[in-house]
Amino acid sequence: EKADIGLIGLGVMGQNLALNLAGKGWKVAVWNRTVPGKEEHIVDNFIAKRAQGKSIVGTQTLEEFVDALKTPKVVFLMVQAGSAVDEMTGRLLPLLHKGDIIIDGGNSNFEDTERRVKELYEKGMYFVGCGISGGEEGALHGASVMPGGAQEAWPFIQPMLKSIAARAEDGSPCCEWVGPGGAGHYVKMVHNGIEYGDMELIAETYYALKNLLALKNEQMADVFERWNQGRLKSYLIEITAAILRHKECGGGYLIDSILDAAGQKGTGRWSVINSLQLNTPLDVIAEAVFARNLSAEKSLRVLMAKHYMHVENHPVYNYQDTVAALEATLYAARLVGYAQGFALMRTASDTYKWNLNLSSIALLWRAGCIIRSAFLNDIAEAYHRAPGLSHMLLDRHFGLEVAEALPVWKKSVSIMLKEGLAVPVFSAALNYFLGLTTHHSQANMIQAMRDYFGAHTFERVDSPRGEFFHEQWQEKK
Ligand code: NBP
Repeated sequence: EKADIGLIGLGVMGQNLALNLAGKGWKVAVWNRTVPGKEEHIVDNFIAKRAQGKSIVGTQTLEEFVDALKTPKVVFLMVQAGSAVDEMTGRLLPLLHKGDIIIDGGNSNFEDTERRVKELYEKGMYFVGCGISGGEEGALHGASVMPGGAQEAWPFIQPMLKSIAARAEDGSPCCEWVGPGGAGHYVKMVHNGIEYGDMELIAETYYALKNLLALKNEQMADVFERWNQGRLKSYLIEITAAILRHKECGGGYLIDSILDAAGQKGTGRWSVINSLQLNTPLDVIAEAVFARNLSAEKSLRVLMAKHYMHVENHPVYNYQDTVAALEATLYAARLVGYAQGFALMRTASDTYKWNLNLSSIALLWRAGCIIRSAFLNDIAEAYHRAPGLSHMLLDRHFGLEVAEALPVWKKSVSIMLKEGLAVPVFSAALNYFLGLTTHHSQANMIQAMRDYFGAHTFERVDSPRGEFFHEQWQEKK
């Protein structure tokens, strides 16, 4: 009997996805390239060990692999994003027929996916760019799955993709069709961007707890654990508590031995680049990317710290008040990060004509993925109540919460800055919110200067929008 689906790329994610699919009753054919000079034969090893006794068949050549599949043939690529996807697609095309389907489950750039969907359409084949979040664990036990591209493929792949998805608390799978073209990979990109913002906000909170309250790791773990019972409940808060408690074998707390220089793979940067192209503010994610960049300049920071010794002895702040203020600050700033991510998806949906369902996207992120959190249910409800909601913070529920947090949010950011703690994302989130809720801003001065030196014209407060004026600034009246 032929296989239901074929999977190429037996790396960390690919192996686990194949096992997940097989565990759900699908027959899976697998193939991995054999790199000359590499001792290990990846396919044989996988079949002999982890896939033993499972409905997984190993194949030695691409021809044998394609031949092992039912029609329409469904090929799941789980290879490195970038040229490897084009290379594999190019090798598969001569072996596939009209109606066959290629799913790219890697972290591909949505513009590449957009192009690949078109290229395959021209050949009568269907390309699906499928964002997958949840890391190795998610791939094996249930991920958040974000497919988009050629919708003709959806009826064939839907049961398979839904079966390997994580289940939300209400039992529904975290997998739904996102939209055409590169929409699936786009939504995954924004997911990763929000993840960057969330992680930096948690890191800044840890930094504030450590510096303002002089808390020990175990005490900070207690705080995060407590917060995880309330409205901040989420996977990232949960693992923060676990990280703070983690001790090395026979040694001290591992967190204290980890170098403060953050790495990145690029999806945060992609979100920011796209937000600039779409003229949409994305300060939280942008500052989170910049914070990682600055952290990576460790030797420069060490040098600068010697020159500018601005960090003095802090007073130790009141525990109860500070912990409560930081909880509210983290919650409000986090809301801003999500609100910006959703605002970007709204703009992208209009610009690229994707017709994204923002409520359904929030539901996809409730389980399986790295940013899974309790309040995604609230976001889903907000966009369900008002699908045309122009900004998440216009929702009544979030509006009340942010308004309540605002006084402590402002106070705690100013305390952190006063004590010399660099908290770029806390500050950026607050600045965005203050700007967003300002009726009379300073941009009249920008327009005046633009018109003064460049005759770029301006609109007037006493004339309708869209009517532009120019002033002869330097003529004597
Ligand atoms: P790995 O590095 O573990 O595996 C990459 C796979 O791609 C290997 O099977 C490798 O073959 C294959 N490959 C490469 Br590299 N170049 C190839 C080429 N030119 N032609 C054919 N195959 C090629 O990566 P991974 O962590 O499994 O990630 C795979 C994709 O999933 C990436 O796009 C990643 O961004 C994405 N992703 C990863 C995670 C995660 O948590 N790790 C989560 C979500 C998404 P080889 O064995 O011969 O080198």
